[in-house]
Amino acid sequence: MSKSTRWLAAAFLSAAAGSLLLRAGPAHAAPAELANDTPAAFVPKVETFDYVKREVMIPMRDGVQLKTVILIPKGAKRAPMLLSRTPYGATERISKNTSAHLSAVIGDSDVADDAVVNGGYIRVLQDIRGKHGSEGDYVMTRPLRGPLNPTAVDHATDTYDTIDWLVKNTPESNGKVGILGISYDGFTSLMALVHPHPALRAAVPINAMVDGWRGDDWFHNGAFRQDSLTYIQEQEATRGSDIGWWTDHYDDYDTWLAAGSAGDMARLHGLDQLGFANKIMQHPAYDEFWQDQALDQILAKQGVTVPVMLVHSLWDQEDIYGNIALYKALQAQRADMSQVFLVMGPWYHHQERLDGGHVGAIEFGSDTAAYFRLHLLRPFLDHFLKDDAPPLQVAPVTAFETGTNHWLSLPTWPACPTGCTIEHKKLYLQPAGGLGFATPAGSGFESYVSDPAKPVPYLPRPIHIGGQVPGQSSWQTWLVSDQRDVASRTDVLSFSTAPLKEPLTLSGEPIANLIASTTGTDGDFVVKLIDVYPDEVGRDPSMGGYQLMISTDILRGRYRESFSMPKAIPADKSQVFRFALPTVNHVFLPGHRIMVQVQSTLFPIYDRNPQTYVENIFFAKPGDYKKATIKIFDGAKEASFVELPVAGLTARQ
Ligand code: PG9
Repeated sequence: MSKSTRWLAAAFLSAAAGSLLLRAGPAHAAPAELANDTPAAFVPKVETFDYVKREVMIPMRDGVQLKTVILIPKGAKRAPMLLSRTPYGATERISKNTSAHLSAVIGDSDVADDAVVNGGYIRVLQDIRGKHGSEGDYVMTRPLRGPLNPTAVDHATDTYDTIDWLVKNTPESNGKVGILGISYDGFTSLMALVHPHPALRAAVPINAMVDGWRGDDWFHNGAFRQDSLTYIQEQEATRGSDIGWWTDHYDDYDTWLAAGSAGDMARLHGLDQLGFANKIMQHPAYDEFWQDQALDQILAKQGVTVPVMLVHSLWDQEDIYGNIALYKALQAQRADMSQVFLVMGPWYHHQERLDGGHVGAIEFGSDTAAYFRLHLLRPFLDHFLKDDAPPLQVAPVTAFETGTNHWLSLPTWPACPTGCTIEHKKLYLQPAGGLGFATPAGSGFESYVSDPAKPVPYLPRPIHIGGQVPGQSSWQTWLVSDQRDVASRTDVLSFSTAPLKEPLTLSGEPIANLIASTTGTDGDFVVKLIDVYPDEVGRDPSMGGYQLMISTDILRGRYRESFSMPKAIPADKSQVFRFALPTVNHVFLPGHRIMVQVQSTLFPIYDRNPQTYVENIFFAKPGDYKKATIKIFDGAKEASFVELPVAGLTARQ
């Protein structure tokens, strides 16, 4: 370019720039044009995917639409459908893994992974009403239509309407639907059994929440499980569950102790704005509010017509009561059990979908969860849902025996292998920390001072109950945590047998029967049935002397005579405190000892009993919390014991 042409070009450019500047001036501006990088609607290219995903809004009978994600293996024909109904976000569950492969999308977030991926099932996930992408109002574990629910809809009708829509609008399906899910999704699976849709052919409620007062998420025998508050906040504060719990101490033991009563904690967090938090605080006893929604009783009364596999975890830290209670209730009603299957595994809550090789330090020698998914769940689903219906080889009850670590196939529960009988034997607490089947002599008691200002921690401190400190929650495995830490506290009594010479097998529900007194007028009783490992364990030295809880529970003393009518405890007068412990299927091996521990607090998992009778513990004042001296009687006349379901030894040899 010559000098003159360069000048001309510069003049042209500066004129152009000037005109641009003029055009950009504020007075006569037309908006600048810069195309949006984002199209009005992006169409993902999914031709290479091995599945088709449909997101639909399914209308319910009241006009409310529920968001539903349908995952269909590509090329599926006459495929059965597996439905889960969840408050935890249908899209959120699968959007963690974005992949062209269904197996990767599902991952280990889904207990049905094997059936879906290798069995050609269509997977359907739905947000329940009021949560995430669904319309409508949210009500915690919405009760069935009736006195507690005056509307025209509940989970039974919503499942019915959903299945009705699915079978009419999914041409790839064979018109058969199974429902399954863990915990809350186990609860919705059970709700599907109330007046079920004819296309519902199988149900697998896993660790289902059945009775929130007796022994599942909210209370155990009247003692309040404080972590419920964190759950209720997350679940009810917003549709999207996006306001997390906050803490104000590093150690949750301090957080909860500083707050006062569980009610004080609820108010501190503003939870009195949430419907269910208020209902909990208004219904501390087992009144009609709880009785009328106890699903075990409801289903036992109406009977179960759909084949159902109830799946129970032996160390379930959240819903250890529900499925076993339902099985028992069905038996008690003499319901037809031919369609009812029970599986008991050595798991924590929802471990069925994960690695089942161990819980905490307790090893099982194989992946018991994979065994469940491949050899129990999948054959059950295939039998009842596939067109070719392969024969079913699964026993009515499949129970993992802990201690010996193997699966048993049984005709019913409780039961032990052929020829063996179960005898209920009293294991007596004995003076000086003894424990044995012989009736104790003399009269006596052991005592401790229970101080609500220094409750017994349920885990070694610092405690991170909800996993706020990443990687530091022991919540899932706390039921197998070593109890030695607390055994040396002066407010924990330990009673122990000598090392066993023969194996001792327990199949069923132990029952705690304490004769106790307190200087207070209310109080809690925690009973722990423990397998104490030998002092030294050659192949695994760290297990030497390990104190493994195989069953534990709590009773709020005011409910000792009636769960619905609380009553103060007369001070210094011995009383019977009798309550069932969670079911066990365990062998104490030779060289191991049986131990029973008794204490009055288990904190902060359970709220503290003020030990002074107040009408409603959610409103207890700081001054109500008082030390009390507890006596546990262990003499001949007033003998405390734990009744054990002992499976006869002879048949085992
Ligand atoms: N245990 C949880 C829950 C179930 C039902 C009600 C409230 C909580 C759960 O894991 O879903």
